[in-house]
Parts: sequence; structure tokens; C-alpha cells
Amino acid sequence: MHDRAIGRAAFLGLVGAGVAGLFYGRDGMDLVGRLVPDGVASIVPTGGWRIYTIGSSIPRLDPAKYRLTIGGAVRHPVTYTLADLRSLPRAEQVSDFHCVTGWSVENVHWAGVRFRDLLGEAGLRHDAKTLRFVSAEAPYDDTLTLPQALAGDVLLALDMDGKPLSHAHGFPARVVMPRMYGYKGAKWVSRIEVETDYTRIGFWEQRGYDKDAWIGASNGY
Ligand SMILES: Nc1nc2c(c(=O)[nH]1)N[C@H]1C(S)=C(S)[C@@H](COP(=O)(O)O)O[C@H]1N2
Ligand SMILES: [Mo]
Repeated sequence: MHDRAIGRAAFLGLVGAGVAGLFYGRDGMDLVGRLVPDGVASIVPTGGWRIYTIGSSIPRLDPAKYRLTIGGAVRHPVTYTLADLRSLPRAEQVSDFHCVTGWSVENVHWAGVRFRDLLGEAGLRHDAKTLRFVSAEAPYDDTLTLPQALAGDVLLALDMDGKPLSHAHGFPARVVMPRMYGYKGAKWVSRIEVETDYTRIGFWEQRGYDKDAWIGASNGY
């Protein structure tokens, strides 16, 4: 396990040097998670996370101006406000989170919207095959197939551990796919493009990572 983790870290260095921004403690919550003594840190719900962004600072989306657009192979393109998203049926789950570089956070409590409910109003065209999640943090994006996105443990998360997502963790919306590595889950999602093929690959996949990022069965495992 250990040398595999090192191998993956080396791989990350090889393909992504200078691209991945890694921040510790820039966000209030994460700072708390790291400053409290060890015994207490284990009960701080955000403990263990590393905050990733491809830019030089954490995007701060204005909740009043935020819009999520759904377009592409749909019958009716839709634009949702944050209040619209919060009025959709609410789903909750507890799942573990794994980054491909070797760190994990167990028992993350997510709440948000299942893609079945999110896509209902737009309506998928018969030729729809994939969902491309476009982050407000350009050019970050990633794609899930419809069967992957519509699975019962996948959601567009709005809350983490009982509170709205922090800016660092992707406020106001991020994709959660717990059976795949974390890079499949775009933070700061502002657009869902429904596509008719599975040829476009996401930000990290363009840099060498697997498109189907199954935990334990991809990226060299
Ligand atoms: N927009 C955006 N989404 C992103 C990333 C990123 O850099 N930018 N990093 C991904 C990776 S590799 C991981 S492991 C998780 C990390 O989530 P966290 O920053 O909330 O810990 O976010 C994913 N989503
Ligand atoms: Mo990651």
C-alpha cells in the first residue's frame, strides 16, 4: 500500500507538476481542523481533508448570483438558482472519500440532490449518454456516464457534515461519486452539459488519470 501511494504521488508529480494547487488551512473550517489538539481533531468533522484547486486561490461564488445551467442533449435547457436547487427533493448519505494521491476521509455526511431529480425538468434526450460537470473554476471539468451518475450513492452535494459546503469544499455545489476517486467530483459546479458520447475526458484525465476512476480498480490498481 505504502509504495503504491508513493508511486501515485510520483505519478502526480510527473503529469501535474505546477498545476495542482494544494492549500492547507486557508479556509476557516479547515484551519480549525488543524489547529486543535490531536484528540479533539478526530471529532472535528472537516478533519483530514486537503483542499484542492487548480487556481491560485479558492473560488468564492456569490450565492445570490449563482446559477446552475443544464444543457446539451436535453429537451428543455434549465437554469437553477441555489434556492431552486434547495427546493428539489433532498437526498442524504454517509460515504467515504478517497483521493487518488492516497488520502481518505471516512464517514462524510453529504446532502444534496440525486441526478434523477436534478435532470427531471430538463428531460434527457434519447441519445443522452454522459454528464459533463463544468466547474466555475475553468478549465476544471469531469464526466460521468448516465448509469454512473444515476446510481443511488451519487449526488450533487450542497451540504457537507450538516452545513452548506464551505467555499473551499466547492460551495455551493459539488459532485460526489464515492466509489470513484475524488477527481471525478468537480467542485463549484456551474454547468451540466449532457453529451451524446463518452469521448471527452476531464481535467485530470487529460493529464494521465483513468476516465473510469473506480477505487481499487483504476490508476494502476
Ligand atoms: N473545481 C475543482 N474541483 C475539484 C478539484 C479541483 O482542483 N478543482 N480537485 C479534485 C480532487 S483531485 C479531489 S481529491 C477533490 C478534493 O476535494 P476537497 O478539496 O474538498 O478536499 O476535489 C476534486 N474536485
Ligand atoms: Mo484527488
